[in-house]
Amino acid sequence: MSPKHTLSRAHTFPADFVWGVATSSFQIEGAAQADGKGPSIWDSFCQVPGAIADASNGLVACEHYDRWQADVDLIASLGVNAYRFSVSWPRVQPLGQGAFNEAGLNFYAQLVDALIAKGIAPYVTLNHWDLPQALQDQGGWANRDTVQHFVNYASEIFKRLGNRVAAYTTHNEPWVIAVLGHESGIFAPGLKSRATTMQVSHHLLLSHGMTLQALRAQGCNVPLGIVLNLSPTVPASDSAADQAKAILEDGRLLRWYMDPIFKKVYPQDVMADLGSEAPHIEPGDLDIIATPMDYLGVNYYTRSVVSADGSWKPQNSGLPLNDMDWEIFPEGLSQLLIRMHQDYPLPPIYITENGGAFPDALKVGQVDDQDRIRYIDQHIDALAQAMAQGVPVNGYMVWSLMDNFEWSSGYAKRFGIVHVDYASQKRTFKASAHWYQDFLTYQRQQQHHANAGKTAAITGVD
Ligand code: GCO
Repeated sequence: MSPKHTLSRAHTFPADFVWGVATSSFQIEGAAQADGKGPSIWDSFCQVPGAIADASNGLVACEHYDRWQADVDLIASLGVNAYRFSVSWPRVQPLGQGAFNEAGLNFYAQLVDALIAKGIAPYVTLNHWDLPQALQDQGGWANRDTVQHFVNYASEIFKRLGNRVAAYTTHNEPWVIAVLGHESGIFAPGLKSRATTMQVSHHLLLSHGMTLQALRAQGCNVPLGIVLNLSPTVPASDSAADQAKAILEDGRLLRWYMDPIFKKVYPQDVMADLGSEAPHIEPGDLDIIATPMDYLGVNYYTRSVVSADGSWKPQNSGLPLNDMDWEIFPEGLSQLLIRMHQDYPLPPIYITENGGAFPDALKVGQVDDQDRIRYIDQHIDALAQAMAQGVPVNGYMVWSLMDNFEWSSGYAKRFGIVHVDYASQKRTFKASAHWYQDFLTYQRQQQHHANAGKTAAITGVD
């Protein structure tokens, strides 16, 4: 074990702390047309010329659909106690409504059983962006009918996977689905309308609340929550214009989701700015959205810097950048969590994604990704600092288990702690996977010592 990157070792985490790795269905499964799976909006989007940087798609990806058993062994060998993955809606319900696909349901049931058999807690995300294309053909998330279709789908998943999983997440990153999918159009379904974006975000939140109510009514007693992508939003300069813009962007990224869930209201400043592009909200919707949750998942990668004229570039910031040109800013994680703890009555928090793409090179069978190790080490340290200030955090998951389809960047950007050779599908631990494994062993040893100490105190044995 190298003596470098040991900031995170200064902290002993609670014995029941959840340590995991995360993936999502479209990014790893492949088998896009196998065993009755229907097309998703990402299958369609990949066919749009220029949509994906390397013109790739999800047809093969990491072949996880066929290699899942070996992948479960891989996860177990890391020493994590949790694995976060998503269910592909069109794999289990090809048209997004009507008939379910037994082969798809069975795939996830087997995966859950295998994880549990190895002592790995399954964290199941119901929507990690791969909406059935058949629903998009009817307006997708902009159509209020999709809300009920989602609740029906979620109910079927609960019937099948039940209370054996560790937790269900309704949606992953509704801001990304809404804004990148419907405003900037750089993600599926590739639309460009702010009014549609806001309606989509409202329907995602509504379907989240309705799903919590429906699953609980069906006897679900495992924790239910949502995963948000959050960052501190800071102005690029002290100018009044940049500061005003930063407040509005914080409203659109964070308060637009946190306020209705925890305060039963959309932020007034964002509403006023939207004017006629504000979403249509029916009476009672906010009561449903504010249905109490058991936990909140936070995905943290970087901070968000905004300038009124859009001129700010990460290259100007002086901070180190990762391979996505995102600033590496671990303090942002503590700042974000401490601010949220002050502003909202938080349930337990899980960091459901944190990690980075770095320019990895496979040399004689090894990837020496010290930059990724430093990133993870610094962020676990930042997390511990927020916990020391009283923020209730229950777990941390690295994005990602393995290199995979990075959306509009295709396969060119690698976020995995396990390297994937896409030609052979060979998986190889990067140095960061070894580091995480060592870190988790160290944490278990700390626990062991702490427990041994307790026993000694109780029995009076020295
Ligand atoms: C996310 C995404 C992941 C991305 C990761 C890196 O939830 O943002 O879940 O799918 O791959 O964030 O961009």
